Amino acid sequence: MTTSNEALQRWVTEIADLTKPANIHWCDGSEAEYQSLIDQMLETGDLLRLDGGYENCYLHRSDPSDVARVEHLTFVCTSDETDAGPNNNWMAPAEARTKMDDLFAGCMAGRTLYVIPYCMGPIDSPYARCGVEITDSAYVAINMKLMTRMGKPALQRIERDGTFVRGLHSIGDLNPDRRFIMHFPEELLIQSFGSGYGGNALLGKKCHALRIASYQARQEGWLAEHMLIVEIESPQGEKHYLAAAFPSACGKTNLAMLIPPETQAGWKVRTLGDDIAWLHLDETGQLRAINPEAGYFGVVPGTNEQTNCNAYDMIKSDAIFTNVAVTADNEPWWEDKNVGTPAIDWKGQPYASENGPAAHPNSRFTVSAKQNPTYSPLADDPAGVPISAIIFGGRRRELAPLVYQARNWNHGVLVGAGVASETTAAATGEVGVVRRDPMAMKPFCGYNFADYWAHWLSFAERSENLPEIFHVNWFRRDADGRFLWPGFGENLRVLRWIIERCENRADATETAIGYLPLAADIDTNGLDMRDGDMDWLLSIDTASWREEAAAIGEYLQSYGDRLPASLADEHKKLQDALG
Ligand code: GTP
Ligand code: SPV
Ligand code: MN
Repeated sequence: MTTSNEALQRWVTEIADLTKPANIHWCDGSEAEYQSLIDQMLETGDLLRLDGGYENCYLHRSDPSDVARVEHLTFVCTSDETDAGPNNNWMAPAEARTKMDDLFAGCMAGRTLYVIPYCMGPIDSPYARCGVEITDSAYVAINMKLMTRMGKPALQRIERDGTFVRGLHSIGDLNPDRRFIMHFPEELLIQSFGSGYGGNALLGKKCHALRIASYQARQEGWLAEHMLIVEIESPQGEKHYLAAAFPSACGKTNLAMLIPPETQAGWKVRTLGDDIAWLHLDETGQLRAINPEAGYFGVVPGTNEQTNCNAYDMIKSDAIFTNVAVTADNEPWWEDKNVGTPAIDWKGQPYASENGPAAHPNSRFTVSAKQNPTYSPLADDPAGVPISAIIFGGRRRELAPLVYQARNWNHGVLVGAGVASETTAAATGEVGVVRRDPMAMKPFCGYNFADYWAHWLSFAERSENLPEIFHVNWFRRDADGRFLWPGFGENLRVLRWIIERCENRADATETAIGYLPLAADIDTNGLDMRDGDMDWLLSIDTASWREEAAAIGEYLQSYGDRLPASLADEHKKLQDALG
């Protein structure tokens, strides 16, 4: 296969000349192709077949030094350093190109170069965007098949539109000293070397659909966000669409696949997306969302019949597991699976508890979104869905209440900009450290956060009926470390308050940080909570919030003159309200 798009044909030739592969394979996205790549990887040992209750499921063990995103090796290469902002690592484009050309030179010798045309979003959506990833990893090719609309239809759209994001990837020698994830937003180009891990290697996902897309979205007047999209249908049949931004491994997949508990009779939840949303204002001023992805690359540990039986069942067939353990019966195993025992750990060694967890804490599953029993067919609607509320959240042991609502859009932008969360195993580095993660986009915004906030604020001038903005925290704990809120399916109780607020049907009290429910406003019927837990979850400790506001102010000031004045105003109002 080749292409009638000359720029693409030329680029493939140029990259083949540079990287010197033994073969070139244009991916058509067919089932037969998927199966033949799997068979080939089984033969080389890059994949292991899983058994037991798992059908057409495979395990891939990545290099032990290559198990998560590498934020310190991820760069945004704009011609002007300040365009990348303090939120990104920056390298001059020419320097980055030279460095990467050196790494890519001859790197595919003896390997196959895969050309992967893909479309982010429904293939016929005006909001969708295409890309082409060149890679020497068959693992990347099979994952891209599940995660994106990959193959012939995408190539046809590229040939029709004439534009695409270029992504060049090689696993190289997996040496962490020779690992870089480079973004050139001005050229719609990504270059990634030395990692085979998801966010570093599946270039359609974080690199394209967030970093490059956020840069394009600013130029074109839309938003590319680290958000799930979920449909909530009330017993009366009213439907609301919510978009929620939580940092990595902080509950997006689980909220997007929420299973209403028995006490919430009549409520229905359907999934549109679990990680990324592209948001556009339509001609009526309504914010609409599409999910650019077609699959889930989800956190495995913690998935069980109690926390989320849909997710648990969804990954029993046609799934790729990365870095889980296996049982003696060759079933995948992970911490908190609650059944079976590990025999071999994620590194392929006999399991021994003194070596740490059996599955890597950032072990992942890849599945097509269509395997989700609550998949919404609207995920294929080219027009997307109308968003009623935007929800920000983080993993905060203390301080942040279960839920609160921003006063208006501008205040909501401050709430988003002030998000902080405990770090997780999704990125290399220390886990459990609270850091600022504005809009859950710290690792993913392809330009200066100050400009990003200005872009968010500009929406208030373009529409009178923007979504309401909320903040949630499922992760508050008591002094003994016990989660105060049951979470998972019970989060629906909080979403109900959010929806009622959007419909002006629920009460709230105004506090210094925004509108909070009274304990009685959240349905706790049938919940096994201790007396006082709900009051604690909804309490605002003024002294701690004063400190938080000061810390947020310091953080915002680190963006200097570029910080939008209206955001600084909102922050001043917060400090005044806290006294
Ligand atoms: P990324 O794919 O990294 O962007 O993560 P995500 O935001 O989709 O996170 P995910 O839903 O996979 O959850 C990550 C971890 O948090 C899992 O171990 C879950 O079991 C746990 N988790 C999710 N929701 C809740 C909740 O409501 N309460 C508690 N206590 N834990 C949760
Ligand atoms: C995240 O880290 O936020 C993920 C997983 O969704 S990855 O695609 O690897 O970035
Ligand atoms: Mn994510």
